[in-house]
Amino acid sequence: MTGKEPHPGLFFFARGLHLRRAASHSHGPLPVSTKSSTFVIGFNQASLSKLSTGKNMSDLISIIGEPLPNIPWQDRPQGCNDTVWRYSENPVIPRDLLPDSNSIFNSAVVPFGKGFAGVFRCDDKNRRMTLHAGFSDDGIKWNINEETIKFDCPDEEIGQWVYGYDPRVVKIEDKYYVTWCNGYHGPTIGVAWTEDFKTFHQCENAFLPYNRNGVLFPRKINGKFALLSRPSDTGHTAFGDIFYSESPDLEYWGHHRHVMAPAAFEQSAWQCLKIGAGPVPIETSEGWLLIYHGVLRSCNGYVYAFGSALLDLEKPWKVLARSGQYLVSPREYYELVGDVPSVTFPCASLHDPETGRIAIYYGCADTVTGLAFGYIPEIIEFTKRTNIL
Ligand code: BMA
Repeated sequence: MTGKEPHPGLFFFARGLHLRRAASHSHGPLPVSTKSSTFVIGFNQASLSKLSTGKNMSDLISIIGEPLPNIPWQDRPQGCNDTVWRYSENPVIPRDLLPDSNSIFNSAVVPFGKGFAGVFRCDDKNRRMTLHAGFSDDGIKWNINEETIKFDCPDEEIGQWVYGYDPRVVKIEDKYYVTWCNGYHGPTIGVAWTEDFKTFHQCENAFLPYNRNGVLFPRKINGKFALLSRPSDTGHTAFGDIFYSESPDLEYWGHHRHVMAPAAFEQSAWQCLKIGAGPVPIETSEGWLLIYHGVLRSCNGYVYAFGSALLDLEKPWKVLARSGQYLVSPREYYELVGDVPSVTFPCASLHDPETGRIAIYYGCADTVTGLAFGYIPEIIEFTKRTNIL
């Protein structure tokens, strides 16, 4: 599970060395986040022939992020041609991991210390939607606190807990920021930060209700915090576009820009009803790699799948490419059968810039949590090859 071999179709310049670290890299105008590293990776001749990126050997892909050699991992199964493949031991988090949990899904994880930490959506047996902190050595076997997160909030009115679900977690500079769908006269975007996953400091809600799927970028853009969100309604929202907003202080948000609408049914039906940002976008030289969910309204209800898009680095509301095909759509039993059938809903990913590996955490049928794997350069290539723009 933990081998450090890169994808066989990739080669590395100065692999393991720091020659290409962000502070000194010379490949294009990538903005630099001081604590992260840039590893410049390329495609070898054999895989290059299969690509439709129009790139040649001198065009390299850079991926921003801190090295993560202990990323949870399983190689692509033999005979599998999918860009993203599922972990054979899915689900990694069962519904009853906690004595009182009905289901644990749509949850967020990040590297933390020598292992990993996260914020987990646990619906209890009263069917209340609560958030819990959890820790893991390997990103697969999780210990989730039985007690819910109690957010410290200077303003009682905002801090009064109603419900919370679908968290995302991102490290920006020296803090971990949590965003989630927070009940305040309807769903809106809650924001908090922590340094230790023990004490959580709650800020103002980012927006008025109704809004969901608030996802922060991992660095400031144009000197501001940057957030994707999805305005919605009080119920099961039969519409939904992704928007971009900026804030100097995480309290006052503006510079709202439209990013993407659902696709036309005839063009890409899995994302034709509504869409929402998934895990924290990943910075690459090809743009921000965004994995997002899309919804199809079938005769038997909603079907949640996920695909990928590339957003402009400095103007992330400009979409450079968008996958017409899904990466993952409900197929396995644990995705098809559960409290809400046919849901695959990604809220987090881990990535290792050195090997190009990505591990995606996704909720399955609103009941359990699954893990899927891929290579970032291949997902970028997939996004361009199936582009519907
Ligand atoms: C969305 C959210 C998610 C859920 C999905 C499918 O509107 O509420 O939490 O996974 O519906 O039920």
